[in-house]
Amino acid sequence: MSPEIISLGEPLLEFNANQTGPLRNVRSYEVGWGGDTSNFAIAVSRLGGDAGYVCRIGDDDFGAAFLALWAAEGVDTSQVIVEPGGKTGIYFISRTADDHQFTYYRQGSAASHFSPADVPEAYLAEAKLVHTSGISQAISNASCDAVFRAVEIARDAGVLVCYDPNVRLKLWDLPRARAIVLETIRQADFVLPSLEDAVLITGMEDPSEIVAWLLSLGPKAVLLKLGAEGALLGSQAGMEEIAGFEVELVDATGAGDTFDAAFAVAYLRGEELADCARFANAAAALVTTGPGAVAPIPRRQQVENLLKNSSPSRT
Ligand code: KDG
Repeated sequence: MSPEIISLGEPLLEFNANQTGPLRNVRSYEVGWGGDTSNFAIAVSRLGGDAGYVCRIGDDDFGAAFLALWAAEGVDTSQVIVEPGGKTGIYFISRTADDHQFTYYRQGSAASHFSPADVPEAYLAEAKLVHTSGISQAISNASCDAVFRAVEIARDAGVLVCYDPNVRLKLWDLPRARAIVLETIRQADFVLPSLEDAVLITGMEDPSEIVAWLLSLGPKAVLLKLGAEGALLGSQAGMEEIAGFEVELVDATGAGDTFDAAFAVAYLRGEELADCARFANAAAALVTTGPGAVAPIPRRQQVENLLKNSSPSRT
């Protein structure tokens, strides 16, 4: 039996600077976990969903650490391929007062060798939702082809496709990112871009125009993530602003991944799109209250508490 929600991409070990400023001045790091789609799978599981992860990892210590993490988090790894001699990618987070930056060491990683022949067809076809991202497509041509193969399998089997463009221009150039991301949006059911990514991909500035245009490409729903402001939800039923939650910001890394996961979990629970977006806003807000991508991912009860006890910052 496959898990209900399967995510596909690259895990990265995370080194989060313990002080602000450029990496050359940093003397110590908090070691954590990253990789947008791995963050997503862990968030699905913490939020009460049934998660599986698909990737290649190295047979190094970092790969072993990820396998142990996923097992502890209840994420199914039956289809994870451990590559003999392969390397698991890593990244560093540096911060200024109000922003963060990623520096990657991932070229030639095991995950970048993931190819269409590695895509587990029956596993994906038995799921309810498959999630992937622009990062999974940007890391190599083989991985990009594999993502399209996974999307094709999901669509043929009537499995929902959830997609976060997660544009990282350190990994590919803008014309290629645009072409690939727009083609994937055409094939996805749910598209969840940040405003920054959507502006890059569409060349538009206005959130409502962006959502309307992306919807015209075919997805059932677009959730434009607006950070602390919440999200703009667009579907056949129209457009709705879903207010965010005011919390004390520590580090926004991974907030978008948890937003995506919370949306997917709530949707498969049968909630209305607007309620899914509220749940996602609350879960994402909680992630920003702690350092790193994974440590602060909340459990479902914490999200319910925030939804119950605090009013959204804007309506
Ligand atoms: O969304 C957070 C991710 O960006 C982070 O965990 C690192 O996957 C990562 C990437 O490729 O940027």
